[in-house]
Amino acid sequence: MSDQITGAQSLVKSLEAAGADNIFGIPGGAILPAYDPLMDSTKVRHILVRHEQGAGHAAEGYASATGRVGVCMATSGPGATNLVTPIADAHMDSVPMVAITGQVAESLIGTDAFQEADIRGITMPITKHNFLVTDAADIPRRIAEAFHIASTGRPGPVLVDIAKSALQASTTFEWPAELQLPGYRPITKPHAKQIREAARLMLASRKPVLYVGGGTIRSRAHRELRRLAELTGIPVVTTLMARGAFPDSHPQHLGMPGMHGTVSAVAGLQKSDLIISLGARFDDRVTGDLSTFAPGAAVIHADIDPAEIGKNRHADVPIVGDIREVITDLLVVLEAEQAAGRVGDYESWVAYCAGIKKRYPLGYDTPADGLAPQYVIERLGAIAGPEAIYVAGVGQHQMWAAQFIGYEHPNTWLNSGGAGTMGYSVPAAMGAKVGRPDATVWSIDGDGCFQMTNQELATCAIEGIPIKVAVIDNGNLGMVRQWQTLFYNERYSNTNLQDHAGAVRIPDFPKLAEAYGCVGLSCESADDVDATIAKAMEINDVPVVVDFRVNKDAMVWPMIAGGASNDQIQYARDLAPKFDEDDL
Ligand SMILES: Cc1ncc(C[n+]2csc(CCOP(=O)(O)OP(=O)(O)O)c2C)c(N)n1
Ligand SMILES: [Mg+2]
Repeated sequence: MSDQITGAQSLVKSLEAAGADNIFGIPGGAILPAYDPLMDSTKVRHILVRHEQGAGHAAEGYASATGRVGVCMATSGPGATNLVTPIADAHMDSVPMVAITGQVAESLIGTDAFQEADIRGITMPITKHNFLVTDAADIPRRIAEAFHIASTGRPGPVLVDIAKSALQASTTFEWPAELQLPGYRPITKPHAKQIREAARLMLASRKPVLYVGGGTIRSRAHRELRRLAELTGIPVVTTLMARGAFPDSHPQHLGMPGMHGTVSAVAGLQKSDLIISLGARFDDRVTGDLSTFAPGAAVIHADIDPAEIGKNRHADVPIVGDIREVITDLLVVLEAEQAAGRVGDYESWVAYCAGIKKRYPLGYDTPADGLAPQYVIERLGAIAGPEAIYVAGVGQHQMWAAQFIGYEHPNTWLNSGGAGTMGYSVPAAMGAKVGRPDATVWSIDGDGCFQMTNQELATCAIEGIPIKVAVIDNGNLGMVRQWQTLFYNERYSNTNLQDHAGAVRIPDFPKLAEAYGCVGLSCESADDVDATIAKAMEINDVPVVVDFRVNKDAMVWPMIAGGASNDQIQYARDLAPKFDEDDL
């Protein structure tokens, strides 16, 4: 007979067996039984956050920086509902995450009991899967399944809601030897016929482009991608979610496509005759007006999730499979073709793309007064280097961080791409630093975003998680203000965060940082940027917050207005690039 233990003890043993080493959470009534045995675990470290949203984003940051499953924990009712935003975020960005929530006792479910919320129902559309556990005997199996589902196939968040009565019940612990998930068998191995057909189209194409999405990073396919690109010579674009999947320094890299992408990446897709989509999803921020997107291109669409294929754009060659396996199989076929003397003829296309890249590099104006935010971010990337991890918030600073930092490695650029969740950066940076303690982790946050989740600086300071935060402080909800400048006649309704009579900035970010036990610095002149970053780089025992007071009028360029055609890309305000008139 196995030893009798409580459901709560079984949960902790299960988490240990699943390999969870760090959990972010906050206790409360329904989950309280689990926190007692958690205190004794030598394998699982629980990090007490200040808000459950922080726990969820920290789990995401941990997962995105390491490739392992991130875990967060909350109590029932409001604790659980505070996890909704990060769960939705993880769902949009395919982040492997397990969220554990306490639920009211089984006998109380459905009675509007104190702190009862139907978190399964609430999160049904934003989880990859979710469970309600009312029988303590099910705990190990459900935890094992949750970790498996979260991390295999297309990764995503899985919620395990456990009734307090199950945590308190007496049970035995048995880790399942094998999982029984008859309806869940992600297809990882691509179909050979589709691979051959893809290779055939690639060889016949004269203007192909590798459209690389976040799935390439999730499937750890960056080495294979580089081999594919170099074997074929095909130009590469990396989406917001795929920055770092292919080195920015590589001559074949055209940059990021989409609303704020480079002219060369947008033109590369728009003018191509073949799009080879690898773990990307033809998001509206990339395609612009779908009916005018890449009108002359055939599409090879490879994705592990069959639901993505053909969702927005017809796929001529659909390939269901893990991107690493897809590229590996493609390489075998293409290498054999090459050995037989068959290679693609892309010479004039490659020259065309290189010409546009040279003619329309990313750039920005230096303002007559004040500090250019792009300059701050550019210097940060140069000084901290490509081994550091950069974690953005959402807004202008996010786009500049995607544009002006050179990414060379996967999992070094973390952001909220699909959901665009303000408040992601600080807690996600905290999770990334926990997962990769040896890496320098820079949160690049907006002054608006920072005010949503900066309370996690307390967690960082107390738990010894020395992240660095660059607040790109333009005093405004800058991205919204940019749209007001361009589309609402400069009527700045509710975007000024400093709209008050006094001369002091509210809040004073360096003082706020000091109050949280961090070092607070500020910088408002270009001459001081390097020295300030260097100073922040030297502080490794406590978190550092740098308030970069930047010019509020800087705008993100290039830009394609929402819903417009990619042909309408503006290189700067009222300045259209001329790629449209070039003949190929
Ligand atoms: C939770 C949430 N609320 C609102 C928005 C809409 N939104 C997008 S960007 C933005 C402004 C962000 O301001 P800030 O953090 O200062 O960044 P900036 O654009 O100034 O760099 C807002 C309000 C959002 N994306 N997320
Ligand atoms: Mg701002």
